[in-house]
Amino acid sequence: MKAPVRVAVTGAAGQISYSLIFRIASGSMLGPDQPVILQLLEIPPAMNALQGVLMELKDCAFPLVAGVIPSDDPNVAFKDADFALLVGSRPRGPGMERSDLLKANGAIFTVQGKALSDHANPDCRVLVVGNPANTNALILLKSAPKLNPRHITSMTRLDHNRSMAQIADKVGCHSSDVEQVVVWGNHSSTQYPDISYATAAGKPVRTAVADDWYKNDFIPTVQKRGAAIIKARGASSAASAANAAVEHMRDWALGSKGQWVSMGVYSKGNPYGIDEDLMFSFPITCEHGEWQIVGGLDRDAFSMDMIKKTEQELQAEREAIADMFK
Ligand code: NAX
Repeated sequence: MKAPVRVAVTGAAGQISYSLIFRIASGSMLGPDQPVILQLLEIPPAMNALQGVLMELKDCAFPLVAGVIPSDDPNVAFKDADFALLVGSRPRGPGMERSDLLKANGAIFTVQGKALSDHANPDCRVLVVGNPANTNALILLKSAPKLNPRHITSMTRLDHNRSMAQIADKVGCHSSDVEQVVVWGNHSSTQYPDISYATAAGKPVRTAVADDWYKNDFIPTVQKRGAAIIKARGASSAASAANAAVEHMRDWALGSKGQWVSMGVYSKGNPYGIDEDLMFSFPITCEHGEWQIVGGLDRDAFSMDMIKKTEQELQAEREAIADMFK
């Protein structure tokens, strides 16, 4: 058995974490031979609910759990963390503008960035799930000077998995036979789920489906899937978001085995001419604990236009938080 690694999870008493923590503890994220010490962060009003999660975690008697540290102090929860999954964030309240939401979350992600920078393992791999995930991750990156900017990422894996599932339904194959899907840009309704290079059971998808289905059905369905789930369930995606977070971290840590995945990463030095100071979702492969952008993909006029729109939205979000870094 390997030595335990420390995995910090924020928003630990929330609904995503209610799936996520148990998946991490069971070995789904880092493998069946990797013990974990779980360091769980919540805010004071939720510490009681977190106690309930701890009791259930204990009752699972997971062999891989080498310790559990609950805390309402980021300096404690991030101490020596090797992995950090930042799920907790401030939800949009009634009458709250997007810029207010960005600022409210800015307060959380500057503090957590500093705490990670000061106390985590300097090699810590960070995934931001809490919305607005890309810009929260950018705030964190700018607040965490001791972390490697390449080790701060945001989650678009749920959008990626949703895209694979929609394609599989359409062409009549299993979702695991769908490859080379790309989600570009922001985890928001401007995201661009791109099937230009996708294959299903080895055959190109783009020519197998009607243009009308692609542009007027598939893209809006993926973009608005979160809202459709809220409408049906009365609560936002939780188990599927936790699954996406597990897969994001698993592929990053253990390799994507040649498969393309979508990850929000820092855009500095990107090969597609995207603004170099954004957290932007690209086609990615992972190997030996590092990610690489898949380069050299041709993009037609439609794709260029879609990518520009999501880039512009991220630039506007960055503008809304610019005051924090003056
Ligand atoms: P919940 O409201 O159920 O849980 C959030 C938890 O975070 C709460 O228990 C709260 O007390 C805690 N929290 C708030 N501020 C905190 C802080 N400063 N430090 C530590 N904990 C804090 O939300 P849940 O459904 O779990 O969703 C969590 C976040 O994920 C939301 O921002 C949501 O919008 C976002 N999502 C992101 C997705 C993505 O693909 N990137 C998809 C799913 C989800 O919508």
